[in-house]
Amino acid sequence: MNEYSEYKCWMQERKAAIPNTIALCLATLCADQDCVFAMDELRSGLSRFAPLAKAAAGKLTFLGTIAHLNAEHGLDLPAQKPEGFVIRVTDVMVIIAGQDKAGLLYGVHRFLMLLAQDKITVGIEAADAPSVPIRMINHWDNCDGTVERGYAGRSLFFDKDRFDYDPQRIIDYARLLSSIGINRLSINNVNVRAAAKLLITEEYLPELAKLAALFRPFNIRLAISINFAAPYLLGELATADPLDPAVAAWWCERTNLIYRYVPDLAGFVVKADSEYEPGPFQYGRGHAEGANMLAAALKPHGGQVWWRCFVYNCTQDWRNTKIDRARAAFDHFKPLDGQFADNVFLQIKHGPYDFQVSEPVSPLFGALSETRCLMEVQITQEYTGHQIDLCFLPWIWTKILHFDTGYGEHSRIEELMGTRIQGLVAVGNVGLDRNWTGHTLAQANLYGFGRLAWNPSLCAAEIAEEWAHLSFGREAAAEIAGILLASYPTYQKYNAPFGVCFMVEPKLHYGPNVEGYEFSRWGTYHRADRQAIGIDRTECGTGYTAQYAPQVAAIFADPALCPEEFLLFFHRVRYDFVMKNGKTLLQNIYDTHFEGCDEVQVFLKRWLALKGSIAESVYESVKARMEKQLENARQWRDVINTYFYRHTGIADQSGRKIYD
Ligand code: GCW
Repeated sequence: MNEYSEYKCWMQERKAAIPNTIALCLATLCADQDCVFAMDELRSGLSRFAPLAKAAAGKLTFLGTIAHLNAEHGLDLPAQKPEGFVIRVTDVMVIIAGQDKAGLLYGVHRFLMLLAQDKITVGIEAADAPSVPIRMINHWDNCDGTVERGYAGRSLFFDKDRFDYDPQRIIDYARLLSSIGINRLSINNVNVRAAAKLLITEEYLPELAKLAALFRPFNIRLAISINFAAPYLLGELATADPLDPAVAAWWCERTNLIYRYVPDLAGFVVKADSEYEPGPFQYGRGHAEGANMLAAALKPHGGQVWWRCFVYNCTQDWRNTKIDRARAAFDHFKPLDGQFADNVFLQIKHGPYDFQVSEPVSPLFGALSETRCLMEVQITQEYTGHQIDLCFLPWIWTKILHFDTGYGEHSRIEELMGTRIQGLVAVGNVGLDRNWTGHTLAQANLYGFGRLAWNPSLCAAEIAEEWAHLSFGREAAAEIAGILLASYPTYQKYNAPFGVCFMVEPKLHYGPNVEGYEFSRWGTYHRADRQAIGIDRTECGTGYTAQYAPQVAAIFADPALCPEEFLLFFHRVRYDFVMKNGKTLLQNIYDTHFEGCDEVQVFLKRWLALKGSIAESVYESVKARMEKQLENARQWRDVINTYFYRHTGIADQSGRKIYD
């Protein structure tokens, strides 16, 4: 690789000549109009490689839909699932064929990625298709240009309550997203406040239409987050009651208007009755009634509703040990299974809490049998280090995807993808920072999300190596992938221990604050005292374990079987409880915190050793972040260890320094 550019992410220039055996002749034989855009993408993609003149004597290239190429050119390309493609390279030709227009584009991008990894050879036949139809990014961008939980600069789309963007930057973003298969994008925060309420009015719709037009060729359909109370917030009705015919009619009309501007809008993301956002509860109505009312308005346009299940009591009394926030999504939505219209998708956070560092998979995914849903993850690192600390998230996402819900056959999450689970959605991590993601290595999280949404069977190591190779070239790839792969377990070690959640600085959510959320209204307690810590969520406690299939519940409910990373999530455990390695819980808390911090030091050393083998700019910026991460890890180590030492008075067996 020659020139490295943080801006280009995994689409770096590679000026080495393409081997003659695969040089392309870009006089495509396919006359299909649908090919023009994919053709241009291929052409511009190839310009990142050898000068085209060199390739002129190469092979014939066929680009088109599978049906068209088979019919017109006597080929025998196998049909694929929607959005799928076939890549075939023979002695005399290169074929990139899509099941449909979208598949063709994805085929072109895969071809370019394989080429960049030197994986295109004569004889190759690669066919692939996405596992799920919905692969979506949710932006939490506000119209004033701020980004809720954003760590990579201001919004790509908005500033000062207007649409405000650089069209070229949007096109570059769309290209990055389509190269990893993302096909839906919601542009505004799920907390729809201030000017965002007006996005569905004619003051903003013409601009929304222009933005949608930039994403459209890349097979990305825009979506918007709406405020459930819009009918009265916009001053047009006195109520937003979903069963009031005037409200339903209002949404139909409003939706018709929106679709006049954006005929292929993907739909509405809705955060209702959640953290003070309005919703059907206000009118004594249920969530199915609310969601179905919006679904009816969207239906004639082919639009969908993504109804978030992040519904819980956020005004809890910490003194009350009977309420358990972890139960909330299941308690609210399981009874509604089967009551949702077919264009409603329940959007469920991957865990029962809130994107915490160590939490089990939500029981709702297995338990819903009649309702389509999406799994929501967070690429933006709200609780995982704010894109200051390195934390390679595909590592944890693959574990989530491997989780066996225990309901019926083929019950692992990855097996439910494409059936009950119709998509993966993630809160995005990009902003106006030149490198998109603040921490350059956090680009790997965006990349990994797209790859896993497409193919949930990929493993974390494959993703890390692929990304590192594409971004930094073959030489540095193995070492960078190695650092990435170690980063999540390390973060877990210096963070809150063994499945305790929310030991973070309130509101900010970066850095330790052991009791920051302990006496709050958010339902986020660990209840540490001098003897024990954690919440009993078994039948003897809050009963949360019973939300899982019986055989899964039995594992979580038994402290001897429960995965130790969730021990304190499911159990209240004494500090002298002996863990699998024969040491007490307390000693394990000390050990993991010393180790986690030491491991960050090792990352930094490994990174310093890469000097000279990667571009100086990225070397320096990552180094600066790792130095900050080390400070953060030290702070976590000392705050956590001191807290437990003060509570127990028991010293570290290895005699390491714990402040008192
Ligand atoms: O965890 C919380 C975040 C909020 C966010 C909310 C949600 C958009 O702290 O910032 O609001 O989750 O997912 O709705």
